[in-house]
Amino acid sequence: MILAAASSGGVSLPGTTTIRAKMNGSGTFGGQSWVADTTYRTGTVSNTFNTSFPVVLDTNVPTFYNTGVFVTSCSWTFPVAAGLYDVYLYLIDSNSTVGPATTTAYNISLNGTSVDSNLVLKQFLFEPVTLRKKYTVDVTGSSIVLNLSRALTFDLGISGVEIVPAGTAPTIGVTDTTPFAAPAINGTNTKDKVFDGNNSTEYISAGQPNIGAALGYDLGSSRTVATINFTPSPSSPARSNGAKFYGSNTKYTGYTLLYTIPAGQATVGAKTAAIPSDKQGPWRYIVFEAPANTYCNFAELSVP
Ligand SMILES: [Ca+2]
Repeated sequence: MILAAASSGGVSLPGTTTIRAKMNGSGTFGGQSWVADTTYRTGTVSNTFNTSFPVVLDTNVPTFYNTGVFVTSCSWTFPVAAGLYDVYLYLIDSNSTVGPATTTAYNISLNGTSVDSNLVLKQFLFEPVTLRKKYTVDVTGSSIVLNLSRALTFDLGISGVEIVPAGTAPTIGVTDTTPFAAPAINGTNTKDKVFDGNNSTEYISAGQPNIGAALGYDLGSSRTVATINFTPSPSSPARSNGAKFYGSNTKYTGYTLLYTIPAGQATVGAKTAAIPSDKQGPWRYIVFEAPANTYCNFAELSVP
């Protein structure tokens, strides 16, 4: 039996079109051929980035993300047959590896319907952050129109769009690392110093992000977080005044505020943050966010 229609008994069937569009490039990625997104782009981009851009990608992040575009607001129109599709967006916040840490926020619509509003990607201390988002779209017409518009002052990064019949797996994988923060700071005060069990060694960022810089800790699996052990900087403990701990179960999004370090607690030596009973998760990811315009100095972070 050949199903010529896109629906049967009122239930949409998977579409028959496949489109893989690569921003600022084309070629073979993930074993598939990707065409340049300019074939489908109906708006303008603010900028492009490629390997000449000072992106210091996590070694586990696919090189797919090395190229892409930044947009303030832009649309793409993809011609497809009617049916049900999975739309994968390969997003990246890599606005700066030499300047302030950034927070980008995406407003995303598909065929005129908002599918995400103020979706935040926060760059963690100059490490570009990538996120693959999946949206399922029921197409009754002949196209999928994607629009991205920024919700904050920073332009939005995107490396690719993959449109496949619903139920088809995406091509480009994403893997995580532990811990996650900047790959390079000032040579010696690197992120691992926060996790080395030594209260006299600390992390110090290369600059003073005007939005609170952060570093994160992957617990490996979700569990109850009743306390967080931490040690402010031995050289500049007061820089942790007002610093915040967050918890989440997705690496770069959906963080819940767990604890704010009060001024009196930001002193030299090991401390314990007691997490309120209604904030104890379970959580997989814990993030320390320094106050704005500090160097994110921090000596130790652990979750018992
Ligand atoms: Ca340390």
